[in-house]
Amino acid sequence: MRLKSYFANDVKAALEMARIELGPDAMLIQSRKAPPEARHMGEYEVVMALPPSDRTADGSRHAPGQQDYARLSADIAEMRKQLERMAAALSRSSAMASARELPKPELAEVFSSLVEAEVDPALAHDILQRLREADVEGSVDRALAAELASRIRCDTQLGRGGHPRIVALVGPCGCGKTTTLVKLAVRYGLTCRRPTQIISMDNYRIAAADQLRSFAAILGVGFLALETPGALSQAIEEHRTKDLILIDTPGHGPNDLVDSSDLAAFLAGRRDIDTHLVLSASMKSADLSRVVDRFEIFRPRKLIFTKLDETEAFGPIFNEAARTGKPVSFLSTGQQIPEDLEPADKERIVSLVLERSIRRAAAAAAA
Ligand SMILES: Nc1nc2c(ncn2[C@@H]2O[C@H](COP(=O)(O)OP(=O)(O)OP(=O)(O)O)[C@@H](O)[C@H]2O)c(=O)[nH]1
Ligand SMILES: [Mg+2]
Repeated sequence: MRLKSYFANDVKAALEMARIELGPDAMLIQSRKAPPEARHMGEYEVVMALPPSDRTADGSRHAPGQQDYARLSADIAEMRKQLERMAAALSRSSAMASARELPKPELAEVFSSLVEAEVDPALAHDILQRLREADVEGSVDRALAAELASRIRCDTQLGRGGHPRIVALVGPCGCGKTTTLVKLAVRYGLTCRRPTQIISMDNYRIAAADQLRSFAAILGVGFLALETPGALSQAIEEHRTKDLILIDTPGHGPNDLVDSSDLAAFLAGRRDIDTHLVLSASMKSADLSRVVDRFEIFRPRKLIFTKLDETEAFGPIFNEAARTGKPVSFLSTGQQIPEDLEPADKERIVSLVLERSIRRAAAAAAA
């Protein structure tokens, strides 16, 4: 494999030089700050690899095969990931640099604790600007908590105000839809003695509906496994006398949502169905945003975050709630049914985001 380095004052320019000289088949192997001895050629170095020659012995070109396309798309995916990582690092370091210029040292401290909690650096920067403009006297903790709380919403009401309350849970594979649905059935159906109906639309995996059927049998609530939006619509009509109808849907990877487009169109179009998008709090922020955008075809009105027990950085919950403006409805903190479910609360989310810095400040005060 032939390697060649290109130098420029930013990575994009170096990549462009490489593309012009090597053509679109060149692969990015590495991008980094140029070593001191090469710094005079540019601040950044990108190392490119030219794939083996695609010419046959007689000089004619191979037609690109399936493998070439697969390799190319894997390379592009890898390159996109690298660029995303670089963009995130650049945005973090430029926001850090401007935070250092802040007049109050405690604001710079606030900034680093937000970034440490994985709050989006641009959002953290905006929050700091607000605090600076407000010219807070004394400790900034309370003003910070109020500023964070003002940027998110919570709504713990199930249903959209009519009778029966109809709730659907959608979301990626394994995010905790079914578990959360059972927790809701116990807490807002069984415990309150509300006649409840569970409907499973998960006919994709063998035994997926059976798991829920067994839960429903244990709880003594009605259960139906259905396949089509038409059947779902009819079942909702037939169970209008129930107080609570909970609809479970199959998990989808963000790329196979097309399989659920009929169900998505149905749920998006029903004004009486309260659709919650279930998301794992342990996902990276950029992945969460991608998932949320893809699931917009279901027009979810609220966000449920699960697996809070699997992470210590709660910035991604805050980022997504702030970015989308959608209220958070519930937080799931473990696998136990029904204990590990909390109605969402702004102060709780804010204190989760600030938890680490509060702990650190307490430890510093005790030392
Ligand atoms: N640690 C932890 N695990 C959870 C939580 N919620 C759900 N789980 C676990 O995550 C796994 C998947 O949960 P499910 O409820 O089956 O997820 P799902 O979204 O219905 O999955 P699919 O139907 O396959 O898309 C199970 O092992 C659950 O016990 C949570 O808050 N914390
Ligand atoms: Mg499920």
